Amino acid sequence: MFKKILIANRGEIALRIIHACRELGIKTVAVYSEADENSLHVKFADEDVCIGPARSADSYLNVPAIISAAEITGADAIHPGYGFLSESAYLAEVCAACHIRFIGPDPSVIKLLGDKARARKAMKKAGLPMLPGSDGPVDGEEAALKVAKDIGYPVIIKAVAGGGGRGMRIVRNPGELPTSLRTAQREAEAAFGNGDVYVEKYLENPRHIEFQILGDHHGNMIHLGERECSIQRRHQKLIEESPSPVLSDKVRRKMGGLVVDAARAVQYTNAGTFEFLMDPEGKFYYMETNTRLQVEHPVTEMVTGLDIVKEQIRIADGQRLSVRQSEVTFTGHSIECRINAEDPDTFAPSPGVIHAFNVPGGPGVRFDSFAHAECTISPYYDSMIAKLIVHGRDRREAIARMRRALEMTVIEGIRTSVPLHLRILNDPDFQAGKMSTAFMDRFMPKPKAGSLAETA
Ligand code: MV4
Repeated sequence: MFKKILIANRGEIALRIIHACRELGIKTVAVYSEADENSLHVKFADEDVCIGPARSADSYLNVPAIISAAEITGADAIHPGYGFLSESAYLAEVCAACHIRFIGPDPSVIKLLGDKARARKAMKKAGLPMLPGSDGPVDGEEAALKVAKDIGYPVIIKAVAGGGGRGMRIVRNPGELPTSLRTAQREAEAAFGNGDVYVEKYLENPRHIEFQILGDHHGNMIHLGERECSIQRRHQKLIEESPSPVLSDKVRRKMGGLVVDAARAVQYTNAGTFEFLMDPEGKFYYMETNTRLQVEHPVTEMVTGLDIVKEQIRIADGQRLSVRQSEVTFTGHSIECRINAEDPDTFAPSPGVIHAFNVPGGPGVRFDSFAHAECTISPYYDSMIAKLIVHGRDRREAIARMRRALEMTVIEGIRTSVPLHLRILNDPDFQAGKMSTAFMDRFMPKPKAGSLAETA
């Protein structure tokens, strides 16, 4: 087993990885930016190395600084967490060249699935259901118009190098297409240095349902069921749950089996997530694969009783999965609320110093956070400061538990999304499990009288 793991991340996920390492008896190295000197991940790691100034580009995205920190401390593996370098095939390649184990899939698999057009082709071939669309990137306006005419409007233009909603354009008629195509290409070029885009049939107000998988280096592949992630705003998830309120055991087994076969087809290893869109009739379509640990992994841990981060570390070390598919069981219901340092009405960031702080507890409550009383929430990074996760015997109990846990969460000195979560949990549609990616539209700030948004 690894003796020492460097954690190339910050915040709650760095602490989550420290938990797993401590339970496995593995030493940890924290890296941190100048803004994070007093952070808990630095305090609780066995060793720590400052890797640069506050800006992410100079620290948490700085591959040479991170590799140097691993070499200096003698770490034998790097866990990238989520965000930052977690889906960087380049970091995975540099790790291999330096004989440091990257805790994630092979660089070639990260590359394949990071190219959304290549991923779509590979997954179609592997048997996953797809929305109709272009076969690879579109080769200009005429080609795009032809694909759109064949599959019918509305269509969506997506960046090949995109994912997570960046660089997308919905097109409702042929007149709009040329401008939307050029805008999408320009945005994709600016954001990813790759202007390639593809065209796909647009599904109105779908559900977002994703499957968690684990694969080891001995050919074992399992799924850990699904997460419903439809409650999101601007492609940032707010609430996730497992199981989805709409999947039967039969559909879960069917989708899970398809996902496991597809992951096998690309020789996937370590933890991964297969995202699907689902229409109101329950038809589902492959979207993309995330080759990292996800923010919302705890809801899967709560219903399966497995520790996904420990599984990741064991897999990277060459060990076998600790369970077979037949041993994976789903018990009860889990919900996660992402608590952000932001105004609950306008969603504007709200960094600052937390003065009063109370963490809720009691049966079935988990609080994954790096925040504490008198800590400073930096404006340099993601606004997520905590994940409140509950588990109950069923969805009703989980909702009641989440409401009381939110009511007993005290975070003073900054604004947080706690009041917004309470409003969502009190919503009759949410309580009935009736949600789609359009759910949050009803919770958006009302435009000011006379503003363009109102008159539009
Ligand atoms: C779509 C779609 C409708 N039709 N593709 C957004 C993020 C990226 N993973 C894919 N996304 C979407 N792709 C087709 N063909 C709607 C979305 C989408 C969405 C997806 C999941 C969660 C929230 C979303 C919010 C808006 C749009």
